[in-house]
Amino acid sequence: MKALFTTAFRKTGLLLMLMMATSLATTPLVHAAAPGIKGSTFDLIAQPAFITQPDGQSVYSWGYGCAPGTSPDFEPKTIVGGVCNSMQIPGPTLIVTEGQTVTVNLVNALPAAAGNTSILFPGLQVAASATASQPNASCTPTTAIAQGLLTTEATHGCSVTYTITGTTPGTRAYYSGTQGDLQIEMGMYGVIIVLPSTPVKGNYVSPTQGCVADLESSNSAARTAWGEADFRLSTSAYDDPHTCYDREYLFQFSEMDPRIHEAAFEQVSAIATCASSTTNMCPTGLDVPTEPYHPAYFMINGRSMPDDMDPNYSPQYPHQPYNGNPHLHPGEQVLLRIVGQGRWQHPFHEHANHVRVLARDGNLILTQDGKALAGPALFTTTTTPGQAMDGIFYYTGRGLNWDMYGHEVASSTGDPNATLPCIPDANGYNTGNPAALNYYEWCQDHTKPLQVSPFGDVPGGGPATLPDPNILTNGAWYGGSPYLGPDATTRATGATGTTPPSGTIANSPSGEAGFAFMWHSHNEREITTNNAFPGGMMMMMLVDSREFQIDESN
Ligand SMILES: [Cu+2]
Repeated sequence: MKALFTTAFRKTGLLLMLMMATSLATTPLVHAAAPGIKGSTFDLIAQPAFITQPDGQSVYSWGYGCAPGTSPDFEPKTIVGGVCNSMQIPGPTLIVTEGQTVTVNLVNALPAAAGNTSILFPGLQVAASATASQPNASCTPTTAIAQGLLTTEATHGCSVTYTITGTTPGTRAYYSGTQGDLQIEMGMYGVIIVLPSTPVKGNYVSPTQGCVADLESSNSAARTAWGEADFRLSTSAYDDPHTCYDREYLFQFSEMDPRIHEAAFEQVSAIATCASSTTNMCPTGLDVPTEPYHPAYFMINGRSMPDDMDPNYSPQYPHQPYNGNPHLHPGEQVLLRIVGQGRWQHPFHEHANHVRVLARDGNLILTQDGKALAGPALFTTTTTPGQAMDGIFYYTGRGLNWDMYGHEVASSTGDPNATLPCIPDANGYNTGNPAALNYYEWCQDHTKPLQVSPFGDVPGGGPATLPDPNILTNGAWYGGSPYLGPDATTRATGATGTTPPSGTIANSPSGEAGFAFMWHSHNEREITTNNAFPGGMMMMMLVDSREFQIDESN
């Protein structure tokens, strides 16, 4: 059985690069949203399974899943093919509404040697009267539950019921409250999202103005004009009129030391073998050391790069259903729900802009008078174990210093998009016509060429002019064009265009032609998989022009 951990094929960094490119090339319409299950009763089960890593390893793990025979209600409805296996990492994302009281039944189907288990719901009201329910055949009702150090636990083969109320909205972690150093390491964590009971609608304008409702019709109109579905769980993260959003993603960060998992598997197997023998000298519980800690896998939503860029509910990851593959249009307010699981901090860096923090652990951060947001704008949203933060990210191209739509004063191509106007609103953006291709353009750069007289143009004999470092750092992910979207890119690279032909296997100029930015851990060790780069906590965020439909339905 040890072979499961040690003889799997280790791939080289080069091969991982190939896998990475292939992953993007073959699944260009893969997106993320924040999928989960909704309802008033959640029937969960904790049990073991093997999860997969991109280096070929199968790692023995424990996790929460949906009890067999139950049919959960998947959200958002615009994502199809929802699956909730009986063990998954992270556990099912539980979606509830503020003020709602929900019941969580947890069956302990971990190996007998693992002992008791439980779920902690920090920050939520949990009824003290957690009770045993529906004992299984192997469960003795009188000893079905036990009082642990932190919460009521289900003993082996038995179940425990928690009655919880989402008193305030927000994103929060849930995880095992029993022998956390081992059970959380093994994979027993997830997220509960409490949606606001009176969500606001609007488009965020400024810290003082908050979300202005008539602009919501603009963003809806933009979505409708380009035929896009709505993948949000709500229209705002809180009941507060500063927390509206247009798109959302959930990212859970955790790391894993496979030697701990291997030790747990060996002991569980040995104890089971012993228990079925005639001896009465079997050890009764596990004694797995969880220090020293040398994690080899660094995961976002239970997957390492490039697996995290495959679809949600992908059949090749039956126990790792959630991905990490954010897409957005210029100007969209994107809600990031970021949760630290595991036991290390991870410096998550969202390239292309700062993240404006709305809340931590469901606590909205406002000025003293409560009239404006007061959370910091963070370069790196460092995760902390057990802590959740909600933040807003957006991209507009402001600061590029050229017109990313390739507008011209007078069009030589006859393309009406080449001469679209940019009329600045109070903040300098083109927000007057939501159906326009350049909705939310930063008007200060309107019609500004990339280069007026390219120095050392290649057809003129060189030397070549290297692109701006802002673009160069995107490496192979970069579509090869400084222009956003198929219309601007093909126009700029056509017969009368001024830029060289663009396009890589990953990003054809006539297809998506988005801007790619790496979102990753800034701890370099953590963007490896079992010491091979690239891997681990890394994904690509894609900015797509309005003409490219962001379809998150998988
Ligand atoms: Cu970075």
